[in-house]
Amino acid sequence: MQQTFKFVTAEEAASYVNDGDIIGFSGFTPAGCPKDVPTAIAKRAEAFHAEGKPFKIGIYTGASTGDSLDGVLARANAILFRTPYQSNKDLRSALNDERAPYFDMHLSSLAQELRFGFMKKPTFAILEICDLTADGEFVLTSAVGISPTVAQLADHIILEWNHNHPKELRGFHDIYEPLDPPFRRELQVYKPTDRIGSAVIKVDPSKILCVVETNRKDEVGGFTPTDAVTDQIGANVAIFLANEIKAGRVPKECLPIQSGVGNIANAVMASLGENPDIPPFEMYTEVIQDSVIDLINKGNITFASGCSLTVTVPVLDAIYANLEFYRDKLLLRPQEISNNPEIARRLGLITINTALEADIFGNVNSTHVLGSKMMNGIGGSGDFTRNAYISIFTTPSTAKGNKISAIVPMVTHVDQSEHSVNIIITEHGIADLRGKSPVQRAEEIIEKCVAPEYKQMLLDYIKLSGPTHTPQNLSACFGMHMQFEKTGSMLGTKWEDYI
Ligand code: 0RQ
Repeated sequence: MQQTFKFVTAEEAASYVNDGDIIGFSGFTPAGCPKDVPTAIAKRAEAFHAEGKPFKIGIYTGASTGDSLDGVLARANAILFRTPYQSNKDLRSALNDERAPYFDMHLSSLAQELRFGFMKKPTFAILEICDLTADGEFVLTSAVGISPTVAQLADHIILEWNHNHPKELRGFHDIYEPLDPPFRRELQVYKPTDRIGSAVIKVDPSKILCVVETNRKDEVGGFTPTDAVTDQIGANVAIFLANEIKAGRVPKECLPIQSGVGNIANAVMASLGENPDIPPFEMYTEVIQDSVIDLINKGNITFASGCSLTVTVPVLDAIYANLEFYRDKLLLRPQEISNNPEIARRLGLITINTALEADIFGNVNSTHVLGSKMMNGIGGSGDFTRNAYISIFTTPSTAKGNKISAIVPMVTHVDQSEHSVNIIITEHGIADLRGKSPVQRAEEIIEKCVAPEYKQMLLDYIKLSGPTHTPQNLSACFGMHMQFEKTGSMLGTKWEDYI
């Protein structure tokens, strides 16, 4: 092995990367991302900048990454462009200050759009691995992301061999790249447990420029402990699902569940496990968070197919200490497959994602604060929502100590339109939008989901327009947002000030 590949320091690996290079990194969320090489690239960028020379790289990843990738490169002002998702606070500042051009994409689309040539081809793939053979076969670590595609497309591959991940992870991945149209065939995933690919990625070994050895923990942050609001949202999701099963609209053995990322998603999953009316179920999702592992341990979840093991360090250590228990319960796929619309529609997924704000007609904004500041990105929520059996959005009814109502007359940015959103759930209740006209949806959402202090305001809003299909008032529809910008609170919005 040592004779075949060139083993180098992270600094030497970084020295091959130059201004203007485009890099496809492994990982999906902080799980599975290289850490030492991107940190060394950031240092190289800073050294160039200190000499007055330009140094920026284009970055493709699976989703968000850890601080040793997005954080260091954002702080080094070394980002030429960034896609498809992020959640790092320094990168968020950089892209909202126009220091780092960012385009927010459906996560299932990135790999194929790279193959189609819609975006620049990566010059390098920098991938975290836990095993490598002399003939160019390697095993990924805690995520798959876009690694199979960038490994094939890139001119050169730099491998970060992280010995913190055991070689025995071989077998936990199902690597498959579909053919491109007009040759694509059906993806033969008929149940979450189906495997269609290989345990490893195989490349021409001559493409592997060098290997950097390391021993680093994943950088997945902890979760805010659940509180009364998130617990109640979770309980409401569980009540909704139990009622759907009771009514026969969801089969009694349940359907596979997809759950988004973040504090609320974590709380929702915990509540599903606590409701005795929900049978053990499978997940077909992208991010496998701590709460999913907890429910696997308790027997509430029988199998989880995802794209990443986005679990905190103690949870990942516990999985690695007991890997054989999880071998038939966890599977990691490329995001093109974990988030695939064809598979989501076929399996009949119950999808649960989070909104920043929703409007009274059912349009959802998960990404843009006040229409202009990017929070994280759409992630996989669009991949799943549009193709769900039932699509659910959760949100606390208010944000920032009641000063913001999460339910507004018109969202300031649309990620999911009213056509794709079936159910909205807050701590106050469950709005079922299925089979309802816009006016009926507005009445349902205001009655069931809105915080008491905003109810009358929104009821008054729908009376501002005469009889019409969708009672919007173009002068007043952003009145609550404008009131917030003016006074720091949506409370006290008077429609007459805006019409
Ligand atoms: O900010 O912590 O500074 O107070 O938004 O909100 O309530 O902690 O919720 O962690 O679950 O994140 C939509 C961002 C929710 C996330 C979002 C402020 C609020 C707080 C976070 P503070 P919470 P969460 C797959 C699935 C992307 C789409 C998706 C997300 C902060 O779930 O990024 O689901 N989703 N992808 O105070 C201003 C509002 C606000 C607001 C909340 N209306 N206006 N600020 N906040 N509502 C993901 C992947 O594909 C990887």
